[in-house]
Amino acid sequence: MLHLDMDSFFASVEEKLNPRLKGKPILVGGTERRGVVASANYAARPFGIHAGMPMAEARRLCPHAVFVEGNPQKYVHTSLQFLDVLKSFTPAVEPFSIDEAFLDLTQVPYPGRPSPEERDPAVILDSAIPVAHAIQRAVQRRVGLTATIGIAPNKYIAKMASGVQKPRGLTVLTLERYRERFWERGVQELWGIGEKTKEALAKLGIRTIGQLAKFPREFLTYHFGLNGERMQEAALGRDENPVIPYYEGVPVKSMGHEITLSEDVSDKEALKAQLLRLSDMVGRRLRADGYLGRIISVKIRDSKFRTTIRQRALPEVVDDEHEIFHTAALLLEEHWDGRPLRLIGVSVSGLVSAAGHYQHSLFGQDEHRRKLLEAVDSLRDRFGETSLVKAGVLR
Ligand code: DCP
Ligand code: CA
Repeated sequence: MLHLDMDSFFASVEEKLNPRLKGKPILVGGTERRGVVASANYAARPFGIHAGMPMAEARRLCPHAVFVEGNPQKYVHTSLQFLDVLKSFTPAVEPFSIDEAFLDLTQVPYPGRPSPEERDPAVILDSAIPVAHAIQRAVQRRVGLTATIGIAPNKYIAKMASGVQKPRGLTVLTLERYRERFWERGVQELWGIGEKTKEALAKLGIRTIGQLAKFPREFLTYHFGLNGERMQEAALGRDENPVIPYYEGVPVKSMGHEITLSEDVSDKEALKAQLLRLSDMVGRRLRADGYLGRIISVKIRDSKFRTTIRQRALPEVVDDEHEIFHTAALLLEEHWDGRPLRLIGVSVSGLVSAAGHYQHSLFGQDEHRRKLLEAVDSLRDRFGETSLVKAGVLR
């Protein structure tokens, strides 16, 4: 598996498009008062600048840097360009973020590929080095930017490997080398572990990745649930997830909408009106994208930012906003204690593709309702979302 990560992506795109910036420290991000750095090129990094840092602080650290507001369209365009380059090597390309992708090379018949009998993981992985170099050259030539690559037996280690040496890096890690290199290090170096998890692990005496790998699994599960298991698998360097090629798309796990209220609300009827509106949006999206779901969730956040999510499974999958709203309103009744809320949301998960899945009950028992939903959808398609509004939403 190969993971590719573009070097200082936004900043490099700006540098490429404006030759006068070449070689200078470049910071892309919000340049207004409360803006933060989104991307700093490598000329800016020796000054201690990193993504997420307030722009004002970056300005103090490196006053002579070039500050660029940034333009998402350019980055999306460039992202599609380098994905095209990757697809010329194999169709098994999984776009992972705007500047990252995974490639599955197991089916690529590149020259120098070891025979299927080869068992030494180092030999197998090393044989892909020329392919990685060819990819880097092609990205440089056709997109004009540099990229860093990690090669490993699975996606997780490949992602960890690409972080080892940047920019223009190429790192190969077998499972054994991964453990040698990372087990001594702090758990926060694991992809997916943030500050909060680090602190929670420290309470159990787990500080290094190796300690996490060797910790009794049942304790981790007890404290972190399924996540405990996932973290330990990551520490062990085990990952069975396949590359999901771009043409198969990422499976949708849930669909939802939420809204931050313009002021805190503690009037139940007003909250229900919001739930009705959100359920309406979710139902419409489910139908438009061809999904049905069984688990309805309501998310509420109070004025002190305490967030609660409650869910309920229905006996069968639905895409009808009335069913969604009905369950969402019940969840609100049961789990909301009257505190003022600043945010409310509705989502549907446990999704299945609607193609061929329309249960007979939906058609049989209530064809009338389905026709009504279709009529409302088509009116909104033609005249806009607000052309028809439920009376309950108006309040
Ligand atoms: N990004 C952002 N805000 C962040 C982090 C990243 O807007 N807090 C954007 C800008 C980055 C792009 O996503 O250019 C890719 O993120 P990376 O973390 O890969 O960072 P870079 O590509 O900029 O740098 P590196 O060379 O370390 O990968
Ligand atoms: Ca990057």
